[in-house]
Amino acid sequence: MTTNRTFTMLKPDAVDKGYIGAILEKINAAGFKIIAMKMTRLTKAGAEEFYKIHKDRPFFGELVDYMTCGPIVSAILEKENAVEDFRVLIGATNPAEAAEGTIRKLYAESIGNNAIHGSDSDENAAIESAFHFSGREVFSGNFF
Ligand code: IDP
Repeated sequence: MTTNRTFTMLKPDAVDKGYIGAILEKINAAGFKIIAMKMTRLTKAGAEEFYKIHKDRPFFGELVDYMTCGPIVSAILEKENAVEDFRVLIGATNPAEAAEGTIRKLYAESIGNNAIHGSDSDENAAIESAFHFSGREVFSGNFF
């Protein structure tokens, strides 16, 4: 079953370089609805928990340092086929391999500092959303 939701973070390099507006514009233009969003900063323990699947990888320490070095913007997005379509929109992990026009191709600086996160499955989208947002911070449905 697909939930039509995905979770994203604009990572510290993208926030520091002033790319929040440009990236959100691309997200909206691609048809995603922002149903939760905030600027926050991950703690070391928080980043280690969020990326625990990578704890044995050689870049884990570097990844945790990077993800805690400054603020991030986290959001939950809604769209049909959200997880898959968002992964296409952000592009390959390594910006050098990302397709033209993708967010990482446009705004990422390296495979480590790659501007944006997108969940890789519906299950992880739900886990990652719950890690960052309480139910009261999520606004789904029509308000107008
Ligand atoms: P994804 O973010 O495209 O799903 P993952 O393989 O899940 O890619 O890796 C999570 C994050 O870890 C990446 O977005 C990137 O910030 C970092 N990362 C992945 N591979 C490397 C690497 O080889 N060196 C440094 N950082 C890496």
